[in-house]
Amino acid sequence: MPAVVVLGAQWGDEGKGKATDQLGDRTDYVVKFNGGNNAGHTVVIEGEKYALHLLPSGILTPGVVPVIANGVVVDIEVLFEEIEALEARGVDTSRLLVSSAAHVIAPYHRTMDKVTERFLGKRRIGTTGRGIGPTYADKINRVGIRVQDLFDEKILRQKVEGALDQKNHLLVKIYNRRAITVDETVEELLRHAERLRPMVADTPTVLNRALDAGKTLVFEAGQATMLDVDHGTYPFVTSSACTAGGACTGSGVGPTRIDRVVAVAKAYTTRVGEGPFPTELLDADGEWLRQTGGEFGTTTGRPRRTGWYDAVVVRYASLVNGLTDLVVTKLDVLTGRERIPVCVAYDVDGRRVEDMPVDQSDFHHAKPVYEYLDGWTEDISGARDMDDLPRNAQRYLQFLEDVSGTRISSVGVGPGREATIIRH
Ligand code: 2SA
Ligand code: GDP
Ligand code: MG
Repeated sequence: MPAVVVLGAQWGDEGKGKATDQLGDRTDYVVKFNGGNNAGHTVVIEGEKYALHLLPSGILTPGVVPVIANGVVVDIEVLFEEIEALEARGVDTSRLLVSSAAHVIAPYHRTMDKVTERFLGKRRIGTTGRGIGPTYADKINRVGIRVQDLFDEKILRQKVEGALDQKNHLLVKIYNRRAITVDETVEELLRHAERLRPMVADTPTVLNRALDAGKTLVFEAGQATMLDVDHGTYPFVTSSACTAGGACTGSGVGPTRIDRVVAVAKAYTTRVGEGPFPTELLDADGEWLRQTGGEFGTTTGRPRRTGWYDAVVVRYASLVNGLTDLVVTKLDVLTGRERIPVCVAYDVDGRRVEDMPVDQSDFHHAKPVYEYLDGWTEDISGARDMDDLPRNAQRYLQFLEDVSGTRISSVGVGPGREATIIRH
């Protein structure tokens, strides 16, 4: 498996970090290709918990080269905070590479993210407030700051001035805030430039040469299919390409070089932030899933919205990502339920709909059509083989596979690295 993409099939937090970490000992490079420190991956190794935001999960495996590729937006302050925190716990971060073409999150991007959300009021997106959207907006608007700009102060100043002209107009005239100065911005951006310099690389060349030499690459997506700026529940999405195609544009590795596309899906569904969510449970069952599954944001601590498994969503993820494998996580969380509903289609204003509605209003009106499966009560956290699972847990997985459109190749039964069933 020379090049594998690992991405989220739902609205994020499916356990991509754990899935990527597990491929670690067979991987040479782990490449983060989208998003920034809005991501939150929790990986548990021998009982030790690591929460990663900006750094790829591969950083935890000795020998792996972690790469922050061109499609990522980088908050330099956060990058060094994470590096220092990991180094203090004995993790070697010295192999990290950062693309010279990645865009940089400036202080004014964080400010714009927060004030825009406040301004939107009821129409807010529920962002993580990390400046992600405004940084991608500047990239598309061609007024962004890239990693390479940090090594030429004259150019950096010119670019910051250009970007701030627009921002300050909005901040002062519309949002009633103080203007942000070029000096304070440049000072923050340059604070760690010399420490960053040795990590900066021409990552498209590095990655393609690595493939030429027979190395193995894992592309780790942040967020998920339903948060993708093109294919997700727009406008309630993040601002990057979280789907399989994003691995190519976000890294400079062409689609013909990708061998497998693995999506991770929880055995139920969660979402953080605003936007439609057909199987959402606003009752005691939803609270039970949140508490039992520990569904609180890794980055912001926000309680996640919870609901039953939505096969329409995962079928859609199979379609837009060209999936080869599905990894189902958190099956253990469902232990103890008498009956488990699975959404197999939607009812949209009286019509049964099997595929993801293309019209946003239809998706907002979609009501889940459930089939009910019998649950199990046995503790499954020690299962390491499909045969170790109770019959009803096996049936539940088989049903998910039948309705989701992709073969299940692995199942998570606990947060630890070892708590996994690999299906051959
Ligand atoms: P943003 O900040 O512009 O990317 O927010 C836009 C939407 O994308 C959602 N989003 C996420 N959803 C789930 N998990 C994410 N990462 C963290 C985690 C989230 C946290 O792993 O737990 O800690 O709160 C993530 N990042 C962005 C966000 O909720 C908005 O709906
Ligand atoms: P990511 O953003 O997709 O990497 O996922 P997060 O790390 O934000 O959230 C997934 C959470 O589920 C983390 O706390 C993991 O430790 C945990 N987790 C992953 N797989 C399993 C599993 O199979 N069972 C249980 N109980 N927890 C899991
Ligand atoms: Mg997460």
